Amino acid sequence: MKIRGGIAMAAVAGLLLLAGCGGAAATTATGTLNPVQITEYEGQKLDAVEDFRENSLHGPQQVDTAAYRLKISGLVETPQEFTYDELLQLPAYQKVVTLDCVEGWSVTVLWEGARIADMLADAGVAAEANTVIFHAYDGYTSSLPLDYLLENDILLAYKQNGNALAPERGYPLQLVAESRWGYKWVKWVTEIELSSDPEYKGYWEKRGFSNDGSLDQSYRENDYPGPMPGF
Ligand SMILES: Nc1nc2c(c(=O)[nH]1)N[C@H]1C(S)=C(S)[C@@H](COP(=O)(O)O)O[C@H]1N2
Ligand SMILES: [Mo]
Repeated sequence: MKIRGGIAMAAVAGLLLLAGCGGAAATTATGTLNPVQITEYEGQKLDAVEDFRENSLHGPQQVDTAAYRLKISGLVETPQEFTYDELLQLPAYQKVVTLDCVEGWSVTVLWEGARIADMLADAGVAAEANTVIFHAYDGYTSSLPLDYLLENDILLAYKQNGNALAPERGYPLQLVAESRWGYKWVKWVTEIELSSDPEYKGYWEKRGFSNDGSLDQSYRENDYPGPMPGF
């Protein structure tokens, strides 16, 4: 995992150099550079960031970087707050992961971000905590087991294919909930709440989506009677 991350860092640095070369031509009046997207990683072809569909409940959110804080709350000894720059200073990792939405589409990109484990390191997680509830800027929530997040080195990503997330993709952070359905991949994450309630239900889970959310199982909760909302 760390070795893979190291190789990816070199690849990212190489692309940044390329972007730097083309920089003069790409500079606009406001000084913005055209992003260069990674299209392949370790021989694996990647999809484009534009291939994601925007189906968020309340549309794309515009999060102000200067005012942004990621909070670590709930069953912790010392609640934490990270600015965007502090998140970028945590150890960075890369993974190629596919997001699968229950609508039937999927997108595979290179994600870069920090591990939930590193974000929790100084918080002093209480022994009874077993669930993590992710809160988002648009009021959306979803939850996952604490063990799943730690054992699988789950990331909160701030980059896709080498570029900072676009506002519609969840800037500043999207949860890379690998092996779980897309509704677990919370965008615009503002708060990580430690909880002792494994039965907590987020937005779609309250409406009949499986709380486990594993890709190898139906997203539909067995005992949910009616048609699925929103599809
Ligand atoms: N905050 C927030 N996060 C969200 C959602 C949302 O409505 N609000 N939708 C989820 C669903 S159902 C999917 S499939 C993915 C889609 O990610 P994308 O918008 O980058 O394609 O975001 C997830 N994260
Ligand atoms: Mo979805």
